[in-house]
Amino acid sequence: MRVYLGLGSNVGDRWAHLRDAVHSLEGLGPVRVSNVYETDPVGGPSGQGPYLNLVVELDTDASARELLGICHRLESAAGRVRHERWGPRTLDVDILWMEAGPVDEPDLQVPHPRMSERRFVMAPLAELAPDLVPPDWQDRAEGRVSVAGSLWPSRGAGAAPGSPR
Ligand code: PH2
Ligand code: MG
Ligand code: MG
Repeated sequence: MRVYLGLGSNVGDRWAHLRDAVHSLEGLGPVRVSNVYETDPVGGPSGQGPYLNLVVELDTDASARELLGICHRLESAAGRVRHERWGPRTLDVDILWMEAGPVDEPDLQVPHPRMSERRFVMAPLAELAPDLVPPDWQDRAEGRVSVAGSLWPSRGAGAAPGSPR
């Protein structure tokens, strides 16, 4: 089943945090990866540095709860320490959308309730899943974003699973 995860980093070696996390996700099954975007922080304390953000498509039968555990393990592996809400972080991994359907629990909501208001989610998601992106997102979403590059330039953005590396 299709799943989309949003990844972000604005502390330490941002490229390495994203690359290591995507590499781990590849162990779960085929992945497609958007370009990497440099993005202005949305919300949270002032003075935090810019983020790198990307979106990953997974093909997995994992449940939402299992995926949440995987997200938290990846964040711990990147040495994430939780201080304040929306504060700076080495790695954030959020479940954006699951083909298996919505989830509404106190600690887990899928689709991600704020994703269509955030350019740092909509821009990379639009590369991989234009069907999930509302046509007017450019008017509604906040935060400046620009393409910074690709994790694996030789593969190209959103390269098909199994394509040469
Ligand atoms: N994540 C947040 C809050 N603000 N801003 C940007 N640009 N990128 C993020 O990943 C991000 C954010 C909460 O998870
Ligand atoms: Mg987040
Ligand atoms: Mg999060």
